[in-house]
Amino acid sequence: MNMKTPEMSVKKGRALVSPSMMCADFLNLDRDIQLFEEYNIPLLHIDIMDGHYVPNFTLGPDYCAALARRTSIPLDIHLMIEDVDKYAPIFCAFGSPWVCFHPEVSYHPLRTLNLIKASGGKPGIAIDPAMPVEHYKYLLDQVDFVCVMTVNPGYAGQKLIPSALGKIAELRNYLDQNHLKALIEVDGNVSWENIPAMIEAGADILVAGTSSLFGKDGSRQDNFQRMEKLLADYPGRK
Ligand code: S6P
Ligand code: MG
Repeated sequence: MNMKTPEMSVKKGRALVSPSMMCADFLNLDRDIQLFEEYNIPLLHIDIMDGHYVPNFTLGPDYCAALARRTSIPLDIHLMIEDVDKYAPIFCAFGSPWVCFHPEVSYHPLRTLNLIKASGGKPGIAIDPAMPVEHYKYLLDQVDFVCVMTVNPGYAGQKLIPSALGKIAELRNYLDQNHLKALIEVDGNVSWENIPAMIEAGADILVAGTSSLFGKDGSRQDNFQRMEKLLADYPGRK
């Protein structure tokens, strides 16, 4: 069982992996959870979609509740929904999850961040590939993490939008220059090929989906071992 906090792992200079649970095998979920625990996976990325903010539906509160009952690995909940003030508190009830939302859906994003904190969550924002870092600068001192989307929100299995790599580096510089502690999570086509450049740009947390851990080229075990090796070869920031 993993007893380390994600912050401790980042300090040691290793990027963290947050498996994207919409890519897991729903009919063999317990097998995947056993592997996460065996490999000390520190977070589980859960995509929540509402068919409005994004044109898709995925996971929901019942799924989060079941996972939180089964494992003590913290949930990393990515809200791709409208009405975020109405629903965020529901998702904060599953352990002490990391919860991020897209600020465009909120009239008052600082108020939404406070709502997440008050409801027991670790607050974060998610940045759409089309949005500049600068747009969020008055939120960055209020968040524990920033999810930089490197594909359009809504689906697994998409191709990296190349400009997003520069955006990770831009955000890293901004956070460092302003002595801000927020971690950078990268979400979308975090593939074996893209991971080195993402870490190089300043990623702390890698959301691993069909392009790596849940890829069909290798078995689950092969993929977990390949990830371990890659992270050892490309240490994160010190
Ligand atoms: C996309 C979602 C992501 C995906 C992840 C899948 O809207 O936020 O978390 O699940 O990108 O990974 P991959 O490797 O299939 O792109
Ligand atoms: Mg996501």
